[in-house]
This record gives sequence, structure tokens and C-alpha cells, in this order.
Amino acid sequence: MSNPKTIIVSNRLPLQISIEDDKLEVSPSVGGLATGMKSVHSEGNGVWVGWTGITDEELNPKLRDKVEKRIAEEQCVAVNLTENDIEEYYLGFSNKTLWPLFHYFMEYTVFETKEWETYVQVNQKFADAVIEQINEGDTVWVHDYQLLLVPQMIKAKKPNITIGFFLHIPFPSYEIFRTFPWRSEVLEGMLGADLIGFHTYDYERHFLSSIKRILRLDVNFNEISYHNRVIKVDSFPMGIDYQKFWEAALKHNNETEEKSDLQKRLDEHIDPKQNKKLILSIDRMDYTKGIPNRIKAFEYFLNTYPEYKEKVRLVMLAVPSRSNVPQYIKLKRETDELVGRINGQFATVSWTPIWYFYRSLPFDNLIDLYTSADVALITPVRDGMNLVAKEYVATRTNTDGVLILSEMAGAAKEMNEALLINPNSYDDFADTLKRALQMPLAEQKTRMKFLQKRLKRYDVEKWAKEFLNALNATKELQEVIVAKELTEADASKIKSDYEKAQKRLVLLDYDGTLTTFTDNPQDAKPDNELFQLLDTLEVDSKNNLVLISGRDKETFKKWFKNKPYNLVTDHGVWLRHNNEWVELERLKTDWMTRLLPILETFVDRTPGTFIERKNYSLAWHYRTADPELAQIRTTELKTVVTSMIANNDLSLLEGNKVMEIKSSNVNKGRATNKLLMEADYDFVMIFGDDWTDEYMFEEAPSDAYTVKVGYKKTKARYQIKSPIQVRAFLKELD
Ligand code: GDG
Repeated sequence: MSNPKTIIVSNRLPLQISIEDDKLEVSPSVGGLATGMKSVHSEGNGVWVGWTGITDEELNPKLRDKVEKRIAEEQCVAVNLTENDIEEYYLGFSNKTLWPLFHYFMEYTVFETKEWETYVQVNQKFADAVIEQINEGDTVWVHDYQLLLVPQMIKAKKPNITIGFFLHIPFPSYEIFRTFPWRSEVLEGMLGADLIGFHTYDYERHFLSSIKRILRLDVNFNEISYHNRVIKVDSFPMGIDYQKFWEAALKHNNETEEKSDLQKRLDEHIDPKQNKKLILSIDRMDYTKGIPNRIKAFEYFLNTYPEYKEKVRLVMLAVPSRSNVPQYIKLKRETDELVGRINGQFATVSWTPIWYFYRSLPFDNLIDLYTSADVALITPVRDGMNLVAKEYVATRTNTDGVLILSEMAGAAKEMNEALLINPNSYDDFADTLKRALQMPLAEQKTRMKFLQKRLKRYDVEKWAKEFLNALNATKELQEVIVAKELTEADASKIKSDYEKAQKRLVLLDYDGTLTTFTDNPQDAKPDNELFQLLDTLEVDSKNNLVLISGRDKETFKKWFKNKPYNLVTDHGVWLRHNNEWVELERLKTDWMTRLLPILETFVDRTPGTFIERKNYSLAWHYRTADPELAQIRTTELKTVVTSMIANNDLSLLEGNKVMEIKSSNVNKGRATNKLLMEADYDFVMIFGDDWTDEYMFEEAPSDAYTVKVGYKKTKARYQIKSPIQVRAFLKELD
């Protein structure tokens, strides 16, 4: 086996590739992600899988070969995309559907089936390219919203590979996400990962809420149980390459350094003696960044506090982005017009209020801007994190300067010492800007030092490491869970012991073990396949086959009228043996009339729930209720019935989306014990799926074969996925 490696997957490779007259130029790109991943990527034989930025149509086969060989030297592997792929997967589904939807721009979101289909196909291309690189023991880290389906696509073919997924943009609240036609597919796609990371806890809880409500999965704190796996969800606020910005700023501030043309122009406006100040904003030209809002708010500021005219200048760098998507074209036009109008309105012979650059600047000029700005005005209307805010802080080597940051940026969650504003309030904007411009130096420094300390410690490399450590830890989590999986070898061992045995007890729980749960408990009637299976076990004279259930006697009587199986109902109150019903426990039921009205108030207040009245117990089912409301109500119910329970010798059982109140003197364990004592069995096998079945597992002799259906914590020896597998296993026995 080769050394395990990490495979990084993102839409774009961290390379700039240009081809002119068949001449190939490749240089590393300098984005935040590329920096953060640098050590992960270069470690061992790490690989980065992504698109080169050049479509298939732009490359002839010879040139493609050349590109592939060249990028292989950079440990990169290309995913080949056509013009149509880019049109529909990238510009289309990623940037006209997912991007606006996840940033709460519903009015910009289009839902095109054709684009979705291409998105699925292109995600498959990425997954296939990754799969080709995978060796046993490797780790895969998939990035961002363009590749939401990739984790599941990889997991399907490589179930033992550890996969991480990080979303760089917000995850919207359930109320937004539920409007999305492919919501289940996207969630399931992400659940292929073993660890899912977000920038903030808010995105994490929005995601978990959708998981609970849309897929109706069990979520325990930040762990999701899904098929035979546990998936961890956590927040990892992305940092920056702090040292790089700090050092660049130090070098820039060095007197002996020659000044750039941009710096000379900036200097013309900076004059602390005259209280002339520079305000800076830097963003990709994107409607999520709140650019028009910012300009209008700046206009409002100049009108509200006219004393700042000729004193402040807003330097606004907007980097061209996705400029062939209609909303971006519109945004560019709107921005141009607004800047023109405001400059027209306020400019004097010696002063233009807004300096507006629509272009990308080289890194050194970026540093000119950051180091010259007295105030950074970072006011997106939505932003996953926002690294610009952090970069500004990292360049303030004199610890002066003020950061004004929108509450709607993920970065606001960890940058409390910035001046946080609601970007939709012009008053908030204007007053905060005034406060920033007047802030005493001492206060600036205190705030800046706090901000710097955190950013320095939790830089982008640390971020990547923490994510990978957490991802690594999920391997152990999976091992704990799957250690008990009933393997083929276990199954054949059980089968051979079964064949050798002379007197066997086979105890089978019914719901969730032999049949799958449905929304209505009456739909779980036995089917023909099940009857055949049970008949085969029953006719074998060496077997004592017992179906054991919390269901009431009447239901089982009806369902198994013509069948000779032994039955235990009502959690162990009744036993049908050789077609005779005997009462195993004598119980009082007067408490039920007192409890029923209480339970009814819960049903009234919790849509989707209902009460099942059994002979000896009352069950409150909440399978179709809102999962979060149900969680609150179960806690309430526990408190309400606790006093009643103690006085009446009752107990409250939590089953699978059901709470049941019944006498403490009865449970499946006691019934199991009684059955075990009836004969001298040399083979005991027990199957069950929920909490109430744990009593059986507890009572079972140590050499019994106890099997839990589903992957929850259990006292059973083995675990098996679902009733389908249980049936297949039992079929094999005859
Ligand atoms: C997405 C999420 C999340 C900008 N102009 C120039 C330039 N930049 C660099 C900045 C910064 C980066 O671009 C922008 O990063 P942001 O984080 O601010 O925003 P997005 O591009 O929208 O990124 C965002 C991020 O992913 C990471 O997870 O924070 O929320 O939307 O590094 O320095 N760089 C150069 N010239 C420029 O003109 N060289």
C-alpha cells in the first residue's frame, strides 16, 4: 500500500494557466484556499483535483496532453469540462441557483431542470476523477457549493474512504432551503462526507435543521445517523495567511521602499493634520457584497454629516466577477450610475468623494490600499465569511485603523471588536462611520490588538489542520459503529451453530425489525414474504419461534389469526403459546384514564402526533411532527408525567419517534427471562431495533446471538442495517 495521501477537490485548480500560440504558462494562484491548503497539498503525494479554467473546445488533444503533464508536476489532476458544462453547471446551476439561494437572494434564483442535470453530470465527472486517484487509506476533502453531490458519489464507490466537505458560503435557513426543488438530493449528496464543515455555528444549525425536517434523520447534538454511518457537522471559521499580509505590510511601511504610483495617488488625500481620511472597501463585484447599498449609505452620511465633505474619500475596489451572468451585468451598471451620480453631486475642484476601481489589482497594490485606509468599510448583505475584513486587520502593523463590518458576514461572529453594523440601516451606517472617523487612537489600538491576536493564532493553515484533525477523528467514530456490523463470516458462524443446535429459541421483535416503519402503525401488517419466512422457521420442530412486541394483543390476534407462531404482546403482558393466551403479568390500568386527557393536550398542541391506546399502555407517536417541536414536547411530557409515574409504578419508554407510558412491572426483558427458563436451549437468537428491545439483550445469556437492527448504541453483540437484511439473513437459515 502506498503512503496515504490527501486529495483536495475544488471547482478550480490552484493554478493560473495560459496558452498563447501553443505556448503553455502555468503559475500558482494566490487565493486564500490555495494558501491554506499549501502544506496539505505538498505533503507526501497529495493531489488536487479540479478544473483548469480551459474548456475542452479550447484544447486540441496534443495540447491537452501537454497541460495534463505540466500540471501533474504541480500535483494537480484536471477534470475536463466542455463549454456547455461551464455554461450550465458553473454559470448556470452554481451561480444562478445555488449562489443566490444560499445568500438569501430568492428573487435572483432560477430553477432549471436542464442545468440541474448538467450539475449532476459534472459532479460525477469530478467524483470519477477523484476515484481514479484513490488508494486505500486516502482522505478526500471536497470544497464548496459547486460540488455538493461529490461526497456521496465518491462514498457510493469507495465506502471506506474518509471524506470531508467544507462549504465556503452560508447555508441558508430551512425556510429558504425548503423552496429548493432538489433539496433532498443535495442534502444526501453532502451526507456522503464523514465530516461537514461550515464557517459559523449558524450555518451549521441551519443545515442540521434541514437534515431533520427534510430527510427526517436523527440528529444528536452535531452528529447525524445516516444508514450505517455517523456524520459529524462542525464549524471551522476560515482564517487567512496572516504572516504573509503582516510581512508585506511591514515591508511596505519601510521608509526605504519605493512607493508605487497608486500609493503616491493615495497619499495625496491622506493628511492627518487636516483630518483627511481614507475609507476602503474591497469586494468581488457581487450583489451579495452590498455595493450599491454602501454607496447610497455613503451619500446619506455626507448629507447627514456635511462637515465630512472634502475630508473623507471612499476608495472602492470592485473586482470583476461572473460578468456574463445577467444579474452581475445589472449590478455593474447600477454601481457605475450610483458612483457617477454621487461624484457628480458632491465633487469639488479638489475632491472626488468616491474613487472607484473596477478591476483586479496586483497583490502589492492591495497592500497599498489596506495600509493606507483609516477605515475599512466591509458591508456585505450576506457573506459566508469575508476574508478582506481579516486581511485589513493583518496589515495594520501600527495597530491603528478601524474595521466596520456587516453583521451579515460570517466573520462578524469572531470579530467582535470591529464596529458591527446592519448594512440595511443607513442611520447605523452613517453613525458608525462617524464614530470610526472620530475614534481615539488608544481605542483603535485596543480593538485592533484583540482582533490581530485571534487572527494570528487561527490562521488559514491552522484552519486546514483543525479540519483535517477532526476528519481524522471521524475514522474512529466510524470504527466504533461498524465494529459490530454482522459480517458474512459472523452470519455463517451463526448459521453453523444454528444447524448444530437441538433446541433453539428465536425471539423476534416485530416493528422496525421484521417490517419497516411507516407513518401509520396500521400499515405495518405482515406481508406474504414475511409469512413464508416465519412459516419456515416455525415448522422446524427444533425451534421455539416467538414474535415479541409492544403491540397490543388484539392487533397480533388479528394479524396472526391463522398462524401458529408463539406471540408475546403488550411488552410482555400476554403470551400466546400453542394458540392459548395466558397472562404473564397482572396489571392495573386505572392510571390510564387520568393520563389520557393530559396526553390529548399534547396532541392538540403538536400537529402530526397521535395517541395509540393499548390495553396496558398509552403511546404518543410523533413520527410526522416537526422534529424540533417534537423534541421540545418530549421534554415537556417527561416533566409532566414524572410525578404520576412515580406514584403509579409506571415507566416512560422512549421508542423510535414514540413515547410510551406503561407499567414498570412489565418489559420484554422479563418476558424473555420467563421464556428462557421454560426450557434448556442450546441456541438463543434475538433480533430487535429499539430501546424496548434492549431489555431482551440484557437478559440474554452471554453466548446468545443478539442483533440490533439499525446503527444506534446497543447492548447487542451485532448490528445489521435494516429489516431487509434481517429477512435475508433469516431466509438463509433454512
Ligand atoms: C468566498 C465567500 C468566504 C480581492 N480583490 C483582489 C484580491 N482580492 C482577494 C482578497 C480576498 C479574496 O479576494 C476575497 O475573499 P472573500 O472572502 O472576501 O470573498 P469571496 O471571493 O466571495 O469568497 C466568502 C471565502 O469564499 C472563503 O471561504 O470568506 O464569504 O463568498 O483574499 O484579498 N486579490 C488580488 N487583487 C485584487 O484586486 N490580488
